[in-house]
Amino acid sequence: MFSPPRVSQPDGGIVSLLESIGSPEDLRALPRGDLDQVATELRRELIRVGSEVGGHFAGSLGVVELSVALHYAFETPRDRIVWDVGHQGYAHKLLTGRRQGLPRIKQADGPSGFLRRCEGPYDVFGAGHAGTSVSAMAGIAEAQRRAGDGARAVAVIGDGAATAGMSFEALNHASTLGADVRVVFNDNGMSIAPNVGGLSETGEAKRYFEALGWRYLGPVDGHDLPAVLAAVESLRDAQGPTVLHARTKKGAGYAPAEADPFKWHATAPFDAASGARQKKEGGPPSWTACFADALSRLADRDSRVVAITAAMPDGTGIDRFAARHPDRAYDVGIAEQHAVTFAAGLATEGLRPVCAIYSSFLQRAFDQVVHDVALQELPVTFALDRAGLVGADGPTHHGGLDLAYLRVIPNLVVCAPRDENELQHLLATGVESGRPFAVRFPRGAAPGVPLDPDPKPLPIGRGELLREGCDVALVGLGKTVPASLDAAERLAERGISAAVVDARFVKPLDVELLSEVGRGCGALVTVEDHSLSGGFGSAVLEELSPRLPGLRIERIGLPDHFVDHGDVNDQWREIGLDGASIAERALRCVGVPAPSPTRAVVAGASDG
Ligand SMILES: Cc1ncc(C[n+]2csc(CCOP(=O)(O)OP(=O)(O)O)c2C)c(N)n1
Ligand SMILES: [Mg+2]
Repeated sequence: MFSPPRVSQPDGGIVSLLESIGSPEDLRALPRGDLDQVATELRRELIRVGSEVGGHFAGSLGVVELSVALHYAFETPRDRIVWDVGHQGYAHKLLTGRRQGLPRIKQADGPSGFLRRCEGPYDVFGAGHAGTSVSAMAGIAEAQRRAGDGARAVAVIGDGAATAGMSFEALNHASTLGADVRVVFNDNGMSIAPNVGGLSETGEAKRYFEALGWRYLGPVDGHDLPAVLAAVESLRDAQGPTVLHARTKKGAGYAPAEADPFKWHATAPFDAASGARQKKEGGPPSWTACFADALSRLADRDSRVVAITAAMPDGTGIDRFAARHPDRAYDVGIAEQHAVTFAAGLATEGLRPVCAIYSSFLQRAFDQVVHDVALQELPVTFALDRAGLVGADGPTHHGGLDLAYLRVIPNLVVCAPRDENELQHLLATGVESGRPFAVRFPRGAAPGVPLDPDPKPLPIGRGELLREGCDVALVGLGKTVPASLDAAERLAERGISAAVVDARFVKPLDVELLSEVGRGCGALVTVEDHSLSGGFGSAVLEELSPRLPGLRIERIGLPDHFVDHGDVNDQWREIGLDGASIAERALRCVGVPAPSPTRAVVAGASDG
């Protein structure tokens, strides 16, 4: 058997094994006795790259041995490994030809932080949202059964992702398919935060899986490589629905991450020796923190207010709320659908639940918003964090569809604040309105404006004219309002007078204000950090074009394709959401020709 040469490093380590692995086939060519060394090198590389560029971290460290064993025992890519979520896929990436790219992970020219089919044959199913792996694996295994080609499929699902309703649905159905469905249950007791729910509390995994019709193998110590490999080989050779329970430690092999896996789920760059994180620069607080503080203040004065998160206490700021109101916060697990209907149930009994869910994760609870909240006119407030483009996490996590999927729902109020002061007032508006209500706000730092002492309700369906103007009206929503004000300044320098409106509400829209400003200017540009299809600009068009047929309306927003991962400011520039681009678009809209540098370049270039 081919055995690549080893090179000793000054620190006594050996790096050559990993370097010799261009694909899992190279891994499978190694003797079993070398696999511990591969695992050591993988871990060292994960820590090195993680310390340099950050990213999802502890999950991948926890599945190093599993990743090695799976690619060693299964004949990938002919056999299919379906990872749930994909945040734990960094070791898998290292073993499948993406070692060179890993230091650019999540950057525009690097691999995704999750899994994408376009990255090669080993990412057999795209991921980013939790709870999809067993369904996808079941579909693959069933197709393989029909093809009769002997290829295999295995899902790798964490105990957190297993709390998603879809996982139960898939386990319940897949065991009856007659296909050789296989699951590795990667149980580390953690979701992002400590895992929640009956299954995690009772630890009755064996009975759970068996009750759903699965043969149960394990539990195996997920860091004992020979044991894991033997167990994975049994799983590979099993027939019928079989689950292997692996007990793992999130952050395994890196002491700071083992000690605090919650903090190390995802990380900024850090000093590998000490585990010290790079300090965030000072500056305004995040939208998330502002939301949590505003909600806490509302709860101080209104005992009906309770908060719900679906496994994102940190990401949504509900942990911050819970620090002040410990018995009024619920983490329901990765269960967005349940979160919404649970909130609806609370609301029927007189509470005022606030459901804090990322825009992209609420996508999967659409019907619950329609059927359980809006149709019954229940007073649930949805706080949609991470609305708009999120940057490095990419298309699975961009929140670019919420206005489109929410504004079609009768009874629902939909709005977005331009700053944290408006956020606190809109939250108060939602909670006190007694109506189904959704407020969206973006990832990142809030503008940093001073806060009024008390959150107070605003009139529903009323926008605000922030700047008078007579040539063109710029109509922003949420984060695009400051960009529109910036554009107006730039236009003023070019002699164009631009009005700026903070629309604030998408539903109901302030038709009166928009008509008035539109009539006065004759041209109107909507600016949204959201898909143009069905979004805010569409709502404006629908309302204004029949009323003001002569009004010229232009819309700036996300194009009709999924925007890749990358730096969010670059993304904004490319799409034309920054002040300079908005100004250029407004100039074209009012018929002012583009500035002349193009002509100069052309002249300079034509030398004969
Ligand atoms: C639908 C959805 N909700 C929330 C998330 C955010 N999220 C990413 S990973 C994760 C925890 C996953 O826990 P687990 O499956 O146990 O994996 P571990 O990190 O423990 O390896 C969560 C909540 C998501 N990706 N998708
Ligand atoms: Mg887990």
